[in-house]
Amino acid sequence: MCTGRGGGGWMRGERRGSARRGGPGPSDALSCPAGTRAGLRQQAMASKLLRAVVLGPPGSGKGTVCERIARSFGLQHLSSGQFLRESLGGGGELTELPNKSGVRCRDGCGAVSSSIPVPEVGVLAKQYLERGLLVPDHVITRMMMTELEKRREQHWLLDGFPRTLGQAEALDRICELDLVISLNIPFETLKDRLSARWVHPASGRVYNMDFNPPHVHGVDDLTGEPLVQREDDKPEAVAARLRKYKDAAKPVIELYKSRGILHSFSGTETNKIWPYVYTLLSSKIPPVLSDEEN
Ligand code: G5P
Ligand code: MG
Repeated sequence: MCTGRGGGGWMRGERRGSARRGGPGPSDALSCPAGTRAGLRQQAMASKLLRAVVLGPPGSGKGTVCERIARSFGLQHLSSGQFLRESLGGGGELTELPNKSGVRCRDGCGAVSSSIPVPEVGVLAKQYLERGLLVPDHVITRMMMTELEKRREQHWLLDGFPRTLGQAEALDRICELDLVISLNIPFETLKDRLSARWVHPASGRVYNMDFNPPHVHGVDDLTGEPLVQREDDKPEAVAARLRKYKDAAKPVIELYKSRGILHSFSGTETNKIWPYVYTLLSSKIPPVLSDEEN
């Protein structure tokens, strides 16, 4: 829960009883009769706001897993990489992303757009993104803090942030995490996945020519617009991203491990990891969709 550890944080004491805004909420998913032990546990879970993070190297499936979690549990999926890519889009125009599936949400779940001044972040981040390098801590931290401040009354799930110890410390100052998921995927698997990835730039929807191809080759399922390959999925950038990730992430993973909130999942297939992730999340927050419905 976000207690404002570190003092004076704007999220201090935010969580209890704040719960949802609009749309079906946690109680809609409750199945146990009120007053039973299981029912009381579910009510307690539902009244807390979940603060979760998914860590993993490029191509490990953070986005894929986060999207499934967002749909299944009605969380806001906040991807630092997606916010940055939107900021490169230019023009300063911001678009609300559609909820991909139209499923039940607690707070308007699914990936969401950033509303940070786009040109400013874009200018600062462009050179790093194109070369597959980490964007400096002060740029990414400011962007993410702005986004989190706007979502202090919503359940959220961070995808790709924090990625350095400095970022983890900044996050610590505003909230206490409940859960960190770390995805461990072999290097060769990562390289193969990234070279087969195609994205729909406007929404951030991700496809893979082997794993989840679009219905029609080269076009987005929902809009019919063309899919593109990310600049940083080119081989030279991929290698740099994988190297950088390892160095920077190690102390972050150690930190969360020492706090007892780290849950690591290893494997080469997201579909095999997913049921374990679903079970873990279910112990923290009542689902809005069953495992099979996702
Ligand atoms: P991003 O956008 O966070 P990365 O590099 O961390 O980028 P990426 O590439 O987005 O991570 P992912 O989200 O972990 O990968 O993986 P994904 O997109 O879900 O899956 C990868 C591909 O594999 C997809 O095509 C998917 O369909 C497929 N796939 C998934 N599961 C399976 C499977 O089981 N089998 C198969 N065959 N395929 C599968 O960050 C981008 C850049 O922004 C900056 C950095 O420059 C970064 O490089 N940045 C930051 N800089 C500093 N600090 C931060 N906190 C930053 N955050 C972003
Ligand atoms: Mg991603």
